[in-house]
Amino acid sequence: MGPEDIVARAAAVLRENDMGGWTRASPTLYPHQWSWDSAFIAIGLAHLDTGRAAREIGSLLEHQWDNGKIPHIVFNPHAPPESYFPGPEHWASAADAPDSPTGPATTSGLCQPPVHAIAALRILRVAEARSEDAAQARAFLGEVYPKLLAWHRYLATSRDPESSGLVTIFHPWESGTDNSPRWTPALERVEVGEIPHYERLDLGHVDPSERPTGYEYDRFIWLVEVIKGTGYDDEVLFTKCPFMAKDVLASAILVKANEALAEISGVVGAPEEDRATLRAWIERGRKGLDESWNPDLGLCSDYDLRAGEPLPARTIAGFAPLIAGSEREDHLESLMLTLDSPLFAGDDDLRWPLPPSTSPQEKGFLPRSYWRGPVWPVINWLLWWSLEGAGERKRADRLKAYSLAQLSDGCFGEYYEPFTGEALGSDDQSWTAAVALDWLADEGSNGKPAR
Ligand code: 9WN
Repeated sequence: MGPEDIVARAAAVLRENDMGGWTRASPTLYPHQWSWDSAFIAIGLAHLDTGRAAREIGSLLEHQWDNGKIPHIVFNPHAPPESYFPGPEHWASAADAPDSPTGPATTSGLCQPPVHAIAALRILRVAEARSEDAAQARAFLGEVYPKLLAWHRYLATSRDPESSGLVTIFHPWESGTDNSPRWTPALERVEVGEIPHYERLDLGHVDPSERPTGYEYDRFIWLVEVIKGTGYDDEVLFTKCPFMAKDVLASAILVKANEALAEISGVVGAPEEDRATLRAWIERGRKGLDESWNPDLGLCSDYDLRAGEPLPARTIAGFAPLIAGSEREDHLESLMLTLDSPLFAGDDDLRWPLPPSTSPQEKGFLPRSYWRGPVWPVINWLLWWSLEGAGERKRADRLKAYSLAQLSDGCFGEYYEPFTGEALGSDDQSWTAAVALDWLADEGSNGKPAR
């Protein structure tokens, strides 16, 4: 499939998954709206329709909690109850969670990495580049700016009361990289209590070897019970949540999202005071990431707050300083070496020289299992965008060209087996289609890989 066909198919995937103002993450496995998926989806939609891209973020923000949290799932009221587990009934309504939107549970109570401000700014920049709808995009930014600021404030305060610059997560789902080995030791320390019998609906759609294990799911579900039991009170969770970790990937994304929000604040004429706050968060975030550097791995490491120890693992999250735009040249140099080495994209056996989500040399690597090895196009987009930002043009072009070569199968897989290139997980995954659209709209793209 050539570039034009990829664009046409990607646009068709987003159309098919369009539920009217919001996009389901995939046709069957994920029939609801996911938070960071929607941000990436908006980046793709920006190339098709400014208003619809803005609506994607706007509709998600309608479900923002009173404390600023953007929930990780907004449930589709029309999806049948047997379509996704855990469905809305497993989360809390406003009655048991004071910060949640009023009425019955329509959202989950967790959150995901804050890509939203990055997407919002990109909607304007794409509109400007197309000389179309820029005024509409600016008006949209004016509407969402206070909501995005409240979201970032929530992450910078309630999720970082220590002012470490690093975001705390209470559940691996909050990282977006659910079963990654980055969380294995912390998850092993979680003692599972009484959980009601449950049925894994995901396994009806995808081969079990491509999804998290039962051991992991028991912990995921137990953590939902514990978190719900506190009424989603972050202060209480800091004292009793059995899983509590500083997430370097979410923290790096927050740094870039704060930069995007600072730019947006200029566009919408927000007070200087806001920019000073955003600058302070950016500085703190970079410092927190500098301090999470792991020289032995040549990567950054997450931190288990419960155990009081780092969580060293060779996964794509370790590239967080690259994503944050670190000012430490030595860290960036080291990251480039790690990225090109056989630990990641330089493994000769790979189908395409694209970084597996977990290094094939990491304990716990599994080439078909979700975040434990497969290549994720959406993560490649994030790395590509970060390489461009770091002035690493050649590496960025290469990553994009091979990613497009991978997507020329037309499956728009959720993730890919790194050695065979087989599409895994869900087909027609919305965010995969979205990043393909963004890549192909990128200037100078000829869609052909160049070594
Ligand atoms: C749980 C929707 C989401 C992504 C996550 C990915 C996966 C859900 C699941 O799918 O998570 O949130 O059921 O496995 O890990 O990053 O947002 O695409």
